[in-house]
Amino acid sequence: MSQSLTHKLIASHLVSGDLSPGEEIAIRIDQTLTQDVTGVMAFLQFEALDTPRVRTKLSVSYVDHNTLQTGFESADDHRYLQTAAAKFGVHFSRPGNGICHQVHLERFGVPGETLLGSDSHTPTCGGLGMLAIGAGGLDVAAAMAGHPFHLTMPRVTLVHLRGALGPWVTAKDVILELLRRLTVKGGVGRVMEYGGPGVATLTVPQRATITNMGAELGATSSVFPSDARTRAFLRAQGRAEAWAPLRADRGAEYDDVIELDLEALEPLVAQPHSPDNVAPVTELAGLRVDQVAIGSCTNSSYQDLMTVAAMLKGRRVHPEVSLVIAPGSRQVLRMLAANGALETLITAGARILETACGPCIGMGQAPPSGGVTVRSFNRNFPGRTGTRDAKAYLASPEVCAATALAGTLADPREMGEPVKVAMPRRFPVDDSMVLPPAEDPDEVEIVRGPNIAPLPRRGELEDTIRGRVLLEVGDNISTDDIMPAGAEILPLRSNIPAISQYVFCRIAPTFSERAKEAGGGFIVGGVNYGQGSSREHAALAPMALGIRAVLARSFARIHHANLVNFGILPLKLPEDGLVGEGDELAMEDVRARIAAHQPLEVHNVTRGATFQAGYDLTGRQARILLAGGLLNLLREEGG
Ligand code: MIC
Ligand code: SF4
Repeated sequence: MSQSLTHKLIASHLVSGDLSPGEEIAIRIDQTLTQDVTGVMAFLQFEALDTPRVRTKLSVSYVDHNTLQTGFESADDHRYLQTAAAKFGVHFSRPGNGICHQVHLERFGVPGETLLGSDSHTPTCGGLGMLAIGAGGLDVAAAMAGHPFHLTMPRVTLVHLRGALGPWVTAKDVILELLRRLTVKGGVGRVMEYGGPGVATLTVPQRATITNMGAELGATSSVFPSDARTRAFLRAQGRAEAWAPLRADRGAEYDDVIELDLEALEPLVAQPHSPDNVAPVTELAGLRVDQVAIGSCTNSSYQDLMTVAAMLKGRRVHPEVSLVIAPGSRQVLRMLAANGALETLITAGARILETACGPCIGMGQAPPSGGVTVRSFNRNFPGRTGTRDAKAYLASPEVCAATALAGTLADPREMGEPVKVAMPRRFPVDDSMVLPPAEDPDEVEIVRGPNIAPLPRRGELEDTIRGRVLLEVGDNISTDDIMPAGAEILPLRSNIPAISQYVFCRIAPTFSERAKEAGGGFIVGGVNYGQGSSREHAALAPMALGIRAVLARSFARIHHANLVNFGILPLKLPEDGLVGEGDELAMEDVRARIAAHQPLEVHNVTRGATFQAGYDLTGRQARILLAGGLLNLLREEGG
């Protein structure tokens, strides 16, 4: 039978299950990546699994998110991660080496292999023809220990590309167009597979921009074929041997097909406060802007920044705009330094930041009060910039550069002839900031700073659950709402008791106090609850506060898995209006019903009514919940 590329990748890694959408499958994981602010938990969990060395083909631990080091906490975390990597057989990418997804694409991604990463933008490497999936840290820890990764077999959507991008139109506009059409929940339960004659017109970094931001569609992953362009990229990275050709069979069947004519696209912008709130730049042109930020795992490649440099050459950044640029990797930065582009950027008035996530995750560069920021990033959820009332717009580096010069949102098409940046024949390869694991693990002592608190644990699932609804929220609540990041909170990622105080702090500042006082309770959400990042802290910290269930209309994939992994019931509300903030709820026979896969009877004591709440749990997820979380189950199974 003719197969899609996605089916081929899954079939070649399948450990259990069959390829029918909605069924639980397990796949073998070849590579993992972790980053610093999910990595500490992942490594603590890996330690709890008592496996002496990782069992993957390759695991890389990156430090890229929290590099500000505003106190001892982050430096301590980095030292823990470095020593743990050395001991457990993991490569360690030092702070300053670059953003995990950019570096992984350049140096480690292998077409045809699987990659599981504790970061939602792990599908970036789908641009190379990998099956790359974002997950919570505990799932990645389990994969490092050699366990297969369990997921629901996705539907496969073919995005059939035709034509070629017009002048000043970019890969960013491709994914913004898909977000405009499909919304932030349009990709849930799907892999977005790219095909058609338009594919050959896109370079690997352009493809990676598209697969990266497939995360914003809520997709399980996004993938491009591996072709001559992929080969050229890998060869230029000195990794020709990693290449293998890969594509869908002729006549492969898909669950749905989206036609996209690259020729017909125009520069687009996502407006506050959601990546799917997309409009053409022409509709927004003239809007006054305070800040422009270029970088992030979406758009910080050599080609992106060379384009920006060419646009800024001989010009000055508008006096009322702060332009910050964070190159995606040390390789990119070195190339800009060697060919003079860095000087061009500095001369034009750009502020050059470290090669890291930086402002994308609110680590500095918070805009002024009520300010407008235009960013080449992938998320513009409220408050993520660090300024609560700032308005963040997302656009291509080209729109960003034109805007930085004009001082108002600008259409790059007004800048004349488009810039053409050729793919280098050879990238300068220097992996000296990636430390290989120790040859003799016994020699390595893991160093733990005082901010690294022990893992919180919970016992097995209770049979009767009672409590109050502590908070009711609306649709599309992101993990940035549940567990914000930023310079104040990110340093506490390895200290769950400390970080728990910040759960929902932006939308319900008293939430954690109320939860503690009540000894736990419930959260009620709308559709697509928990969209966005993979941070398991958005489940782990509520678990530590005693949250036993989240009742919502629907859930985002990674967060749903994280809730299960930490023993919080993700229950589906059959309709709106059944529960409200303050209501007291009671559920009996919880264990027996979960074990028998029956809906729970939820008694709303306050309203004197009862309703049935179902759930989307695989058999394995039910077992995880009964055990009180994945770590408990793995230990039971192991012992
Ligand atoms: C993000 O972009 O939100 C992050 C920060 O990279 C997260 C990971 C995290 O919160 O640690 C993600 O995308 O998974
Ligand atoms: Fe880092 Fe931003 Fe990419 Fe997340 S989205 S990995 S914070 S650059």
